[in-house]
Amino acid sequence: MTERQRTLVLVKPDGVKRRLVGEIISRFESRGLELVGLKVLQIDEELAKRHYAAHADKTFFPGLVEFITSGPVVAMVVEGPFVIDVVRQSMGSTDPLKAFPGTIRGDFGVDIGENLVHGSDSVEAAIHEISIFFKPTELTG
Ligand code: DAT
Ligand code: MG
Repeated sequence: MTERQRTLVLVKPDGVKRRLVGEIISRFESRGLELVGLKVLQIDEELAKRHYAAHADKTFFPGLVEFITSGPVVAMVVEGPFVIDVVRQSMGSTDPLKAFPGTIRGDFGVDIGENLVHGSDSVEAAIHEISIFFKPTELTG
């Protein structure tokens, strides 16, 4: 039995500025994953700090908050079998220099700060992150 899950994906401000939203959504759709929620929004400082709370003590935290609030993002909820790991595999390693070609980060990035996409890293994180970006009525099914 495959385990159907949902995960939160963000196309970060660099991905939106570079007009890679369609390309990124296509990769998930081509893999057979289902889009169950989608919106464009500007993340404010408060939302950025909630979303990245786990990184609050890291040296790169201020830069991370500044970057994610620097322009519009696209937030989506993607559903499918083992989708949390499947999405992270399609995204590639956090550092685009280490991400394999064929992954989103490996194909489109070279900068660890501007790495195009976010994907939840666990079931607990996915549930929490989906709840801070979407109301239940904004999701299908
Ligand atoms: P991921 O986005 O792959 O889940 P993460 O959760 O460890 O990676 O970090 C969140 C984001 O923070 C990451 O997408 C980019 C930034 N980041 C991580 N490590 C960094 C570093 N060493 N220097 C600068 N930014 C970093
Ligand atoms: Mg992470």
